[in-house]
Amino acid sequence: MTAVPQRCSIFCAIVDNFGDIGVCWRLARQLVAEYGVDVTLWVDDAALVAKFLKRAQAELCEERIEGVQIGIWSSSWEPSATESDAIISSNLLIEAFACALPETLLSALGAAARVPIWINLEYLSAESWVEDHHLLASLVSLPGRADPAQKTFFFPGFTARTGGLLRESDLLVRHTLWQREEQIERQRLLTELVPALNGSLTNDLVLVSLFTYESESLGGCLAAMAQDHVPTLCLVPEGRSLSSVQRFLELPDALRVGEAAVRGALSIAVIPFLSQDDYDRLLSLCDFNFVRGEDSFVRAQWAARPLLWHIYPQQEQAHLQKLDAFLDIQGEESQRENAPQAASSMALRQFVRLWNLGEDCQELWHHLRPQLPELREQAGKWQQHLAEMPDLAANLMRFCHTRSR
Ligand code: TRH
Repeated sequence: MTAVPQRCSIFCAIVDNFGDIGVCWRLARQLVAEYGVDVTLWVDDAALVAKFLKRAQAELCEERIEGVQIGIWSSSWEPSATESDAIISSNLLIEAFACALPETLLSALGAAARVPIWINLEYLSAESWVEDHHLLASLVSLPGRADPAQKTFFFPGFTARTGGLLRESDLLVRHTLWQREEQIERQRLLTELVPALNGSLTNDLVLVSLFTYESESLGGCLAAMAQDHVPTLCLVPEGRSLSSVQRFLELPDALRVGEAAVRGALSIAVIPFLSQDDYDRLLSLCDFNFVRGEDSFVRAQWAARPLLWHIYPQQEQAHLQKLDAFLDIQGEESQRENAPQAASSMALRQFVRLWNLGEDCQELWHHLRPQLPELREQAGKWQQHLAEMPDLAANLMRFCHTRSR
């Protein structure tokens, strides 16, 4: 049996949006639920975390939430002696996305008899260099300590030579159950999320979820859905996609949560920001998911439904290289299976690229929509391929085991 760390401190600095907390919260919950680890998640933006977890800010640290203790930190934070002791006595210390730990904590680590297994959990990328950098160690000088401490870079990824992807042990079963009774589950979901539609759901309805950044390409895509001869319902969680939706709708007042608007064959409904588990259900039950950033992108792959990835834009278009690396790795996998890349997957690839360049995608959606059943099959194969690899938490626990022997 693998010995797992008993106590873990995760430090998360929130850059923007929900991705940083999304990944850390998911990992924290899984370490508690599946490995019985005592996890404290340190966050530096209580207001955003409270919004994400739908709690009052004052309640965040009062009692554990889903077994996870939340603490608040900042770069100038001076932990109390009790807080320092608790962090230092962790067996595992995770710095998410290279957030720099505060000086006072580094000094306390320097004075400690033993430094915990110290991990820098990196951002997800499909680029090939990730395999060479995963589990590389850097030596860190700590104040007052003669020997340097070791910090290990842990890279999530899509291959067996990386840290893998976050995947709870029951996730795929949950998707199977939702998708087994798809029509019934959809009806239930829509009744909950958009009561204004009165459950009006036809069997040919194309159900789409839209969670992207502001986009120049969205208007054309929505226009194509409106012109289609089959109905489409686009569910938009409140947030950044809405401003582009608003521009397309040209309504005097912004749509609010629970409200819907109709343009031709297209209905657009604004839904609340869901819990992570409910968001998984939404992804599972849609025919097509527009996702973004890191975590929603991964979750849509587990949902085994065709997706468009609106990648987080970086300076000098660096993100396009990252995007191509993912599209290539997916393409290579279907070649490996001796399945020549189907026209539908090439069309999807083109759609994803053009969207991320802010180009007009109206014609492409017309072309893609009839191919959704075939794309669904391919998304299922990709999900199965990913599921053959151990998940990120399992890889992390295995690493801790080798380090503590
Ligand atoms: O919100 P994002 O754009 O986040 C990030 C951050 O901006 C980060 O700084 C950046 O580096 C990174 O992207 C690449 O996208 P992401 O990663 O998909 O995070 C969204 C989280 O919100 C994810 O955990 C899913 C969750 N979510 C819900 O829980 N409920 C919802 O209704 C929706 C739409 C999302």
